[in-house]
Amino acid sequence: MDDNILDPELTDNHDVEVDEEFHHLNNPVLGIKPIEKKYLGTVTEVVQDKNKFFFSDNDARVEVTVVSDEIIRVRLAPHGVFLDEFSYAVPELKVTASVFSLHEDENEYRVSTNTVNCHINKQDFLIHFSDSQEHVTSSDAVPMHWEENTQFGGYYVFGTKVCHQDEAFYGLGDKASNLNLRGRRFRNWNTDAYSFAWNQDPLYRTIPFYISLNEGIAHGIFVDNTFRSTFDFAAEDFTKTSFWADGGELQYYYIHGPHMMDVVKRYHSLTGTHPMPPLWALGYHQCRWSYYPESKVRSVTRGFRDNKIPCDGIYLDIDYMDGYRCFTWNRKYFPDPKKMIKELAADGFKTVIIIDPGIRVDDNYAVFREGKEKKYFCRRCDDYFMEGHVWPGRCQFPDFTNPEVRRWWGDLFDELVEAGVAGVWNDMNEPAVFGAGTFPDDVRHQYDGYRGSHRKAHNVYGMQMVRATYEGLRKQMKNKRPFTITRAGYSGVQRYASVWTGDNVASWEHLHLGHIQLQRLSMSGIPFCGTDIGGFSGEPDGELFTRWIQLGTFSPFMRAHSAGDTKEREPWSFGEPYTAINRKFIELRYRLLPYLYSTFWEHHRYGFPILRPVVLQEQDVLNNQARQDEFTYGDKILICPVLEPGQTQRIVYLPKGKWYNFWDKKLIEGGNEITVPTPLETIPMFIKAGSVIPEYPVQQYVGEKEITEVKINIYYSDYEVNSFFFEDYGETFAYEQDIYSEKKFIVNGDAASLTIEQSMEGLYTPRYENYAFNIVGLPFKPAKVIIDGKMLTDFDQSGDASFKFIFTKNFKKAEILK
Ligand code: MIG
Repeated sequence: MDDNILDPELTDNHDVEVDEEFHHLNNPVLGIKPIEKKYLGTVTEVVQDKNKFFFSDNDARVEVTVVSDEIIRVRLAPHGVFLDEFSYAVPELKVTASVFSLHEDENEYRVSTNTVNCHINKQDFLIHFSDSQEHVTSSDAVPMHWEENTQFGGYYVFGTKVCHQDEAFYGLGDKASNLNLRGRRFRNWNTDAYSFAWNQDPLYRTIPFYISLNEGIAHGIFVDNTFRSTFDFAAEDFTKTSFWADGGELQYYYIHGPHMMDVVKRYHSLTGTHPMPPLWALGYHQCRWSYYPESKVRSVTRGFRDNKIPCDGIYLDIDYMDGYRCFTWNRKYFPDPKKMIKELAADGFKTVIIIDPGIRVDDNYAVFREGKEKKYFCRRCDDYFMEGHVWPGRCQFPDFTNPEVRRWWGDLFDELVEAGVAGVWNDMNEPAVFGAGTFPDDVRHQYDGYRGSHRKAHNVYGMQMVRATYEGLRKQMKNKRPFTITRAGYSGVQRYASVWTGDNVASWEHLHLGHIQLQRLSMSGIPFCGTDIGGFSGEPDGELFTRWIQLGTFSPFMRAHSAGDTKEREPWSFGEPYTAINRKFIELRYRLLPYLYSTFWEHHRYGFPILRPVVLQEQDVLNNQARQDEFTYGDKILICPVLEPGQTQRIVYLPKGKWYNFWDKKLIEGGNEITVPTPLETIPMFIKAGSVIPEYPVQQYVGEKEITEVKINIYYSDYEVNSFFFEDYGETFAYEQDIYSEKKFIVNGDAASLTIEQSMEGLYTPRYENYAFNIVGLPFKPAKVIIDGKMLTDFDQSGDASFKFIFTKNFKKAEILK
């Protein structure tokens, strides 16, 4: 069949797979008539209503909304009537632009803010965006268009933008492809993708947001449409980038750069950031399908303490339940869960349990009975229940798009919370159904009052499930921060949960793939992400597992997990030298906790991702467009993982500036590729000159030790560098009432001095009194230290590079002089 039916504007077919599912809609064999595509015509009218501008061609209307100086939203109503304004991704559209104007000349209308212009061409309705210097950043190649959907009603909606020769594309969530998406077509339809392969698509999540980078200038497009959608980044026609959806409204936000980081931050201003996690959740987590019975759980947790390997999270996979019935316990395996969880907690372990959406059809099971009585389960269009087989057998599924169902679900956690459960892992929420894959399209959803079929709700189902979980836990844990993790999601899911990349494989290829997926998720608004360390299916050898632990040390979420039919997979399972190296890295994770926590705060408050691919920092370097081996963890630590077996050295690119090799503290000039030895004991790791990296002592779990002194590592620099250091109680929402401490350090040096300034914000005071300063890379022999005008005589210069002293945490300015 001719692929042009997809979009007649996309004529050159460059090895793009024919889109079977879409094509059957035009299949004469099924008796469905070919559909006619309609395009916007000539602009005949414009009407302004405050920050909204409506352009019409006598039939269709286009709404241009000024959201902020840098964000403009565009919507299309094929016959003039817009859908209700409702979005799970953008719960509240905050309009911040106060100055904007409409300008008209012979050829175009122009809506302008202080920063961006949106041009609407009168003759052909093409829409362009430009910056205040009239540099065009994004332009329609074809006017917005649509096809009527004769089967379901509504429209298939299409947008097509010009793609430039060297334009690169990033984002879209968890796609299993190279970081730069150019040259590929992607589909968004949340899918349980067990053992996915390179370029397999779609996967578990839908994040219809991409970042374009062209000639060093970036912008973002967020197509807030929950239906099955497709993005074609110059795959079919190398001059065009297109996106289309199977229903709903063509609605997208143009997000101005020019820096990619600005685009990411502004995307967060629309969809929200991740709440601060409990500090323990940034520690190491151990998972398996499944640890049971209780004696097994206890032998694993004991193994951590006996081996002196830090661990905070221990997971119970589906076997803790009675016949896989959610919110029940298998009393044979776990006779007294409350007692077990309490004792584990006393030993520093937080228990995380799994939960699935499928509820067993069983009138003797209270959750099913109640859900049935209250009509909380999803139904087919003709009012039969949606039934499918999952782990418990025959199941029905709550409609999480109904706020009442979400409240009910959230309250179901009361006994688990009461038993001491600290976190909930949301699985199978694509939703996944054995055999069928997922629900049929006709299933109805309440959709927060904006009813629709599964076509509309599928991609948000998992997000609404984890939202119900998060909100329920938050209510029941009183003022404590819940920890949640989800497999499926839609844009905005970061407001409710962390994410793991699903069922990967114990292979070097998957280590590589996961490494790229985490960078991509980070740029797509999902900061708290991780892979199954070691690989879910298959068997890693000691080397692969250790290399994965090393990368996992720098994943925002660090959890080892494995399928049930695999060998033991704890950090000590592979013997020496692996155990010692794994321990060293997990200890490093705990030493760097205050740094990671501070970086998390930078995310929460300012919208920065935690992992930052190199291109996000140096987008003006053309070579960086395709770079995906290096990333920074926060903005101070650069990591380049070892992704091949037996590798003894590898090439690492260091962005411009100066970097210290973490292992030997040698100073290296960036802006170049260098060759770095990669013995199994290390991962290439570099610290940016001028950084302040706060460090805690190694603990076997968060809170094991009272922190009596924080080590402040200062890396000498001869230019000014700022760093953050965030602390608070680590487990409550008091930070929302300003009970936190945000410190900013400014480090600057020259040939004869190094100055460190500290400023503070917030109402929280840590219990410890002092910092232990550890100065790295000082290029002179220090003769004196002056802190807040006082001379300090007690400092330690043993060793060559390091120079140490202790001083009150409240200092304002420290000078180290030659
Ligand atoms: O059908 O709960 O991705 O992490 O261990 C498999 C059992 C269901 C899939 C998850 C995996 C989890 C497993 N689950």
